[in-house]
Amino acid sequence: MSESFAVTPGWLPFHPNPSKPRFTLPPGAVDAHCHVFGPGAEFPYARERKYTPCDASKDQLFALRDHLGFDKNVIVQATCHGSDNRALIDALRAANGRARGVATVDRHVTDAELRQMHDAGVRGTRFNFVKRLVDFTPREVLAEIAQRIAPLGWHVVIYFEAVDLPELWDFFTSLPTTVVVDHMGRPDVRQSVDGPEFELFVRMMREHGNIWSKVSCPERLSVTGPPALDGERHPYRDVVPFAQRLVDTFPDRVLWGTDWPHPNLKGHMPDDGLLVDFIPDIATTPNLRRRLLVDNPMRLYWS
Ligand code: 0GY
Repeated sequence: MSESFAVTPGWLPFHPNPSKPRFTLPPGAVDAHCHVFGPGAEFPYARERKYTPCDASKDQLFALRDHLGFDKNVIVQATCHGSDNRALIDALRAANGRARGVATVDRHVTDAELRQMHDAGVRGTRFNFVKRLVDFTPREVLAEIAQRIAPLGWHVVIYFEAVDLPELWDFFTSLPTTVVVDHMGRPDVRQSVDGPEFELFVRMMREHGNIWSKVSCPERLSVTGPPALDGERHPYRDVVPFAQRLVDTFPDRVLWGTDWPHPNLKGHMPDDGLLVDFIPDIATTPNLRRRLLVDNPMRLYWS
């Protein structure tokens, strides 16, 4: 009998009817950060999860991909599935080569399991340091996992809050693989883009050529929010200087993703079409857009 799951109270479901973006994505564009949730009846949520989401299936993800004009997806394991990657692997297999994955593995994963995940399209593992999302894992366990996945050519995706970067710096900068930071390390966008907090993040990328960043999640970082529904297509303006700085400074080490189906949002659920219209504001030339949306993700996930 399949388990049934009660969605976390107050959980916002993803936008039922996103608009068509005004910005036309370049051919071959990759949505490099998105998730699948369940469906819980088929792929149960993990016992240790901190939230229970609305189901968000692979078919719904692929329909959004086509609606927005993306060619491919990078599906990132979300914490509600713990280290049970079955929903992710199922989505990768169904995507016919048009999706790659980032899994979450624990230290007990076998080499054979890693090889199977690789064959399904997994190219990275995610370490999550956001305290509301996961229990603490000792650094030596994570370091051991990083050593295990390195020979496969995988990278490590890290998710953390900007205030925790000083304490995590030594660990991040000692990782042996390419390292991809989720959502620019979650800066506080009320602070200056040249202020000490974001400067530390930029310094980490400048001094460590193996560190990349996703310039994603304006809807999560913005304080001003999306514009009123008055036809304005320059959303989340307070996040633009942060993302634009990274795209301009590190054009070959940035990725962009929708973050669909947008877990744990409070206040508003973004229109995914409007989110895509954030891209031309942060990547201001066709060349920068091609690197952000096509060249960089293809190099990291499909070469
Ligand atoms: C995101 C952001 C969040 C959640 C997760 O794995 C997750 O549960 O990543 C968040 O709540 O900030 O990237 O999806």
